[in-house]
Amino acid sequence: MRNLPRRTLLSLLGAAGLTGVTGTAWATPPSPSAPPPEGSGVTAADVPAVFAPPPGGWRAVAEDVRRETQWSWRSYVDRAFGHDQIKPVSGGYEEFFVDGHPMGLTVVEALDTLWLMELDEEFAQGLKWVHDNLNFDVNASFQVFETNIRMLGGLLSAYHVSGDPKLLSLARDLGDRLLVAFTKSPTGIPYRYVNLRTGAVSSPETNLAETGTYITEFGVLSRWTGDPKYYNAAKKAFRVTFDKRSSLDLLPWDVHAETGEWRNRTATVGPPADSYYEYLWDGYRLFGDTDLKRWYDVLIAGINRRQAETVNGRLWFAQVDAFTGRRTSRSQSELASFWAGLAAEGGDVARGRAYHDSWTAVQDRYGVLPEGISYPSLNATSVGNQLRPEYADAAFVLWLKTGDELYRNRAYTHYQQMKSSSKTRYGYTIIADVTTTPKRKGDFCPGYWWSEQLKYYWLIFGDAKRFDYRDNYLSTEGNIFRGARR
Ligand code: IFL
Repeated sequence: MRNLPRRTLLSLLGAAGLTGVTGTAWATPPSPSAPPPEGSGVTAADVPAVFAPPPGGWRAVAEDVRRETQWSWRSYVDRAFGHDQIKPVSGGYEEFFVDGHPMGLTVVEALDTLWLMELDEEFAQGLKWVHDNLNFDVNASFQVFETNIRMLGGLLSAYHVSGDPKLLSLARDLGDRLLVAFTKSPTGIPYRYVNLRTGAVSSPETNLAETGTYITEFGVLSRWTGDPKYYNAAKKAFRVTFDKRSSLDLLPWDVHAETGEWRNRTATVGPPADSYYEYLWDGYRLFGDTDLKRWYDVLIAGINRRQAETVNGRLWFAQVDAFTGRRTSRSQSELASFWAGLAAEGGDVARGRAYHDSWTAVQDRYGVLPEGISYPSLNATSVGNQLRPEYADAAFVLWLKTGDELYRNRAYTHYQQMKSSSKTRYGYTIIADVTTTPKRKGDFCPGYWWSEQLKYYWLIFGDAKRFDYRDNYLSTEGNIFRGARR
């Protein structure tokens, strides 16, 4: 869980002699060469060679993260303000949702991160942009899933941290426009695209992630507006797909929104299924809905029975035929590394730890995780890295859940590797090839970088006074819906 009681956390750190200066919650980083904590499930040989933390300890690392954020934000404002994403090598920009029509994606993604970091001038600058410019009356098709996790989630988290009513009214307007993708569907499984102005829907051929990654955004929208229609629509899409599970309690990832029929037989924990499972658990956590918990438990048991396997001493999740259980692939997407955090949140800390260990072996080999690997060999099958947050996300969750400094060290390695390979003239960029020396850069900074890594780093290295470490919730996009301390 992302909500280990602060007291418990401090007592764990204290027991390990890690609480540092009296009167502060800053932990002194353990020596990189110190043996891993007992019970961590790893051997000393598995611990990555971390960069030595600077003399100021974790506080200095957190301040460094804040400086990098501020510097990147200034570049974005100078070169691309209001455009969806900066191209940090060339200093240009590109739009994410609709060619030629900026939606301020980076602004919306960054707002809660800026606020948590107490970058109040930057937060005010972003908020002003939203007030002056953001408008969803756009005659174009938007991908429902991405618009939900990024834009709706970004507005809701910014509302949560600021209480600014304009943000909730924009969120409600957007939620109503997205809801049409659910209400027009004969099954309740949402269409992939909706025209935000006309409500025209398209692309009924969809997948699990784009079916079941709504309940937390739609749920808090329901809670904060008092209108249950958003929550109910998101839950119905879950129910329809859960009820069609195979006799092995597995779900194929490819589904048709109009017929509800599966379009393939492959079960995977990676994309495009991943956050379907995440949101079953998260929906239960946020709203206490025991149907969601039951569905999560049934499906996770099926996955652990049929997909989990140990290869070369490491835990991985195969792709299998959902109806026979036959293994069809041993490839693994980097995006699946978030599963380590989900498993731990869902109560299976041992599998969470083991799966993070597996990905740490990949990080050790390449420095930066490739987009895809074949897990028997750890060879890269897709050599880029789209500036991905999942490994750091899982490290943060595992750290909150266990208090184990191993995960802070791993996040620190991730941060240092990102600084050394992705930093460029106008910010941070994707990597085109992690296997070259030096790593070949692309020219693009995804919106989620502002909402995810920067926030995870800040929260894990710092003792963020605006964050409630006891009781909080961050969405799949890193948006905070619970736990802001105003
Ligand atoms: O949008 C991001 C989010 O974490 C997600 N999927 C992929 C992105 C990051 O890799 O759910």
